[in-house]
Amino acid sequence: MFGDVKFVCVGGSPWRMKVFAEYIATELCMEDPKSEYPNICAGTDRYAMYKVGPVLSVSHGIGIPSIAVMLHELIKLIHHAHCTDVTIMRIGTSGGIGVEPGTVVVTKQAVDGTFQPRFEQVILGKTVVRDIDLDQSLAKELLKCSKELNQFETVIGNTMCTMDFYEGQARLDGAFCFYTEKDKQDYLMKASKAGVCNIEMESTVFAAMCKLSGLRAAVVCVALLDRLKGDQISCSHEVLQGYEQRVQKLVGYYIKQQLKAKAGST
Ligand code: R2B
Ligand code: URA
Repeated sequence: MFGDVKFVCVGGSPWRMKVFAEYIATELCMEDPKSEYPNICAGTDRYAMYKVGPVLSVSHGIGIPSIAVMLHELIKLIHHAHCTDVTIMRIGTSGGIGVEPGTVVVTKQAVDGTFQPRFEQVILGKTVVRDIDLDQSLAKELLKCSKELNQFETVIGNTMCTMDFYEGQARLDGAFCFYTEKDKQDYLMKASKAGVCNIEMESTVFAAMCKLSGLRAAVVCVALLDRLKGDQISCSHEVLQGYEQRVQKLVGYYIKQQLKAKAGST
C-alpha cells in the first residue's frame, strides 16, 4: 500500500493536512470527484494520514514529543514498505524574526533555544545530544521554485525550535511572564544575530530523526507575524489561510516538478 511513496509532507493540524492532500490531488490531476481521500489513521486520535499517489500527508500535532512519536511510526512504515528515495518536508507556521508576515522561510539549520544546532533528549536517564542536518540542496531547490512561482517572498534562514509557544518563545502574553519587554527584545535580537529568521516547535527533532534515518528533509514554514513587533497573531482568518496556502503551493509546485522530471527521464 505504501511502497510507491516518494514524498511525505507533515504538518501540525489534521485539517490542514487533509486540505493539503486534496490540493495535491488536484495539482497532480489525480482527483476523482467521486472519491474522498480517507484518513488512513482514522482509528487513532494521534494523527491523520492521507495518501495521494506517491504523496503522503500526515499531521503531527504541536511540539517535539508529539512529532517524535509520529516520526518513529512513520519511519518504521517507510522502512517496512521498502520505500526508496523518499523526500520528507515539514510544512507549517511560525513566528518570524525581522521578516514581513507572510514570508516563507526554508530552514537552513534548525537550532535550539540557545541557538545551537542540536537536539537533546534524555534516554535511559542520560542526556543524548543528536546532530541535526537538513538537506541544503533541497532547501536551495525550494527557494528556486519560489522564484519561479514569483507569488510571495521566500528566504532561507535558521529556524529556532522551542519547547513552548509562550515563555519558550519570549512572549509577554502567556499566563505568566517573569521578564521585561527589553529582555524579550534582547533575546530576539540575539536570535536574529545568530541567523534565526523564524521560531516554531518541531524542527530540531524532525531534522535529527530524518538525519538518523537517512531521509532527505526540509522544513518550510510561513511566518505569521514579526515577533520583533508583537506577540499576538492579529491578522484575519482569511489572511492566515492565504499565508498557509503559500507553503502548500511551494511544496506542491516542487513535488509536481520532481514527478514531471522523473516521468520525462523514464
Ligand atoms: C507552529 O505553530 C504551532 C504552535 O502554534 C507549532 O506546532 C508550531 O511549530
Ligand atoms: N507558531 C509558533 O510556534 N510561533 C509563532 O509565533 C507562530 C506560530
